[in-house]
Amino acid sequence: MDTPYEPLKIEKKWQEFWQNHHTHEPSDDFSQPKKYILSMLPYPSGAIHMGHVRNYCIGDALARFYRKNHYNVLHPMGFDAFGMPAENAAIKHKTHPKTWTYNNIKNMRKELASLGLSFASSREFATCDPDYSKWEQKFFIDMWEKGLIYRKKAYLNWCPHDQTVLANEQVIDGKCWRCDTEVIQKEMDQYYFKITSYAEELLTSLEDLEGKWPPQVLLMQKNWIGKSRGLRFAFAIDKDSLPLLGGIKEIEVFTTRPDTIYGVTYCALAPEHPIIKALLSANALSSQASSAIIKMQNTSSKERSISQKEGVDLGISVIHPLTGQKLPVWVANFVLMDYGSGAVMSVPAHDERDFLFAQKYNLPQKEVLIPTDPTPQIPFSGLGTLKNSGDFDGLFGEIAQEKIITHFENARLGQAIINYKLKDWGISRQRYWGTPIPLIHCKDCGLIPEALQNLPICLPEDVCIDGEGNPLAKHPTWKHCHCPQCGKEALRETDTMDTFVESSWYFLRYTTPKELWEQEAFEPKSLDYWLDVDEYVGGIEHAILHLLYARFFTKALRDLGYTRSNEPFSNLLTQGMVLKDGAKMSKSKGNVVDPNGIIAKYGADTARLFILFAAPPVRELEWNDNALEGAYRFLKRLWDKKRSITSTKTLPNIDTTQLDTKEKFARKKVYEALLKSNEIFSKKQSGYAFNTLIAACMEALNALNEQSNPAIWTEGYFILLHILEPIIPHLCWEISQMYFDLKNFAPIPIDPSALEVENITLAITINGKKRSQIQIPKDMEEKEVLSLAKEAVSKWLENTHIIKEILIPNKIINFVIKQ
Ligand code: ANZ
Ligand code: ZN
Repeated sequence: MDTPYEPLKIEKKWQEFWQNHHTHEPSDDFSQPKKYILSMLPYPSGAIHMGHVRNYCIGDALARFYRKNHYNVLHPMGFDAFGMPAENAAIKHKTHPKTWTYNNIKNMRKELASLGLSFASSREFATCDPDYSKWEQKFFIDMWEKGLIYRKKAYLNWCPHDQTVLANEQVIDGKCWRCDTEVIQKEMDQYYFKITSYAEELLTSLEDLEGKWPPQVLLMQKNWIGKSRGLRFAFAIDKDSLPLLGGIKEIEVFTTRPDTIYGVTYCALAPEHPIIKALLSANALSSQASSAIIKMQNTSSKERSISQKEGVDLGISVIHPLTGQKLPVWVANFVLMDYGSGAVMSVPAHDERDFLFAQKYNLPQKEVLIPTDPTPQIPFSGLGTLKNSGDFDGLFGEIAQEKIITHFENARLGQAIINYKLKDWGISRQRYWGTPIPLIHCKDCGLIPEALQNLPICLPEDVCIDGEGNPLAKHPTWKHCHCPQCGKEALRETDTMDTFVESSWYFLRYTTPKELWEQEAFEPKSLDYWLDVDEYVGGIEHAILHLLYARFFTKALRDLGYTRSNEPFSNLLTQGMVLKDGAKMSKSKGNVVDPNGIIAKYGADTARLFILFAAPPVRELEWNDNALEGAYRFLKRLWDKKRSITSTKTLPNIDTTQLDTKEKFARKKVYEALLKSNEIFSKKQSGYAFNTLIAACMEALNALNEQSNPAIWTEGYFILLHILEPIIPHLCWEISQMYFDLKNFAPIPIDPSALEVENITLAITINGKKRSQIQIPKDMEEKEVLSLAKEAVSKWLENTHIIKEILIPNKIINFVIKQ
């Protein structure tokens, strides 16, 4: 059958076939072994990009491999559909966020389908679907009642002109992205998930993920959680300063360096520290000082962290707890209110930031450490032997720290504490396109959850989204409701949730068949069977936030009795970026390659083959048009070679005693590729180096081509289809339907005798210079060796005369040529 390779035709046919036959749906026979293969769900921006293509081709190859090997596979896909871009589009193009989002989903679903991805489409959802919101709101209420969510004041970016809260990305050089007004920090009530109460477990269970998650992701999470041990103590306020402070008597600080305590020369506070409020209300600060402090307060903490060190002398003093010395108190822009206690003991002689600050404002320095290094940097911030430190002189580093902590504890001056950098997760957003927070403000009953039978609380459809204020708060009727407790008129919370909340539990939802989605969040027996996710594939940019929140949610839902998993993702694969001309593809750089164009021109199989062949999944992938053409040529060749096989329902019987060296060699290459396939797919350690597997298949096809035994061709070809099905499914299904009448790709046993043939590597030189090498079976006939060798170096032989051919059997072949 000499039909030409027409990828678009066969791809469409199989995509429809798979959809109509529910080929990729998971089975509810839970006695089978399972694999849950998950790729990160996309935000429905409107079109897929090469990053998606890479992500989903990797996941799809794994899913197809396991399905073929008789696992029950769950390989779902959904859409992370709430978020700001939909609202921005509404402002810009006057569309409704919902219309925009669902239209985008429709288009992206079509684009994903054109890649032939084997998703369980019956489990697809968008996180803005009401029955998804319903359960998210239920979890919110459960967590609220358990004390895992609380409300507190926090500073937010606020545009005074648009009367709206701005996300960090909407603040450009301290100004509002829409109207250029100077952004200020406004204190507002916000809801927080108490992720910090899981800090220790989130840290210790990272150990269970070692060897299963990329080490750099584990390290990033560890640093983000940022556990440190130190001393907490308080400086007493000097008696002369007390009258100004409205009852505040001390300043609590946290230090990880108690060994430097004798080197403290001043105390520094965050601009939001309560003492400053007290001083401002007592009118104790000059107008210059107070306006400088207000300016600091109006700068976001992100900006403060990159700007110059700034400070203001508060004119009050505290007493050093060990020396009794009076120390000045300053405000410093680098002290954060939400870490430790919002105040620090400052040691300019041994801390970089304190040093710069002290230099700028002429504050004294006191050295208390003798460095071990003869030429220490200034300030010296390492560990050393104590001096100028009273009874502690002569003690070294950690020992001094322990002794000083013990001294503070015994004298009841302070205590050892563990601190975490991890902060509680603020989830309030003053925006429309998000999951409404299911709480109600009642004048009499306070803040109480919506009644469960009223869930989901849906967004109103008739809204005005113009970038000014919160559309939900502005809506004339939506927020008016009745208190579920006393029945009186009450007001709905108008904040919506951070979209990271939706992506923190979506992987649990897929486990449960859609028919049950209204009734329950997850079906317990399905959850038990499918969890944990066996391989989670996605971008490294999610190393911290998403992956940490998902871990937190899994643990919180476990403690609420929903799941029994401790960790959601037992393996994680972070794929490298797709680059073009050395840079990440982006619209602004104009180096974007559109996947749809590639698929329309070459077909999905070419796109899939290229993307998995160009680099191992964890590495960056440089776009290369020639390699893309090369992938297409390989598929055409594979397609055309089907003429060398004979139709068969079962694999041909081969009398292996009757084979010549080329036939043996071809069989060996084929079985080597099969062996490699099993290795690459099942051994996580290899990082799923599909590129090497594809290379092995290409070699095998070359070897098959060197012989003409139809039985060897048929067996080899069939095995190659079997290996390549996870990578180029359409072509493989088409040819196996045409020739093999095999309904599925059942596992093929390895024939060990095929692998016994000995191979050698033969170097090829031209005029003594090495040009190439080939792999051939040992003791191959000279005539055949020569023809293979000539083919391998054909480009150097073009337009030349071969004067001499020298073959040293099983070692080297040299051609002497003349131009
Ligand atoms: C005195 C000292 C001397 C410090 C020294 C360090 C070096 P990690 O290790 O990251 O937990 N600190 C405490 N609270 C702070 C806040 N709210 N904002 C900014 N900095 C704060 O950091 C702990 C150290 O960070 C603490 O130890 C404190 O400075 C500072 F040679 O105390 B240290
Ligand atoms: Zn009430």
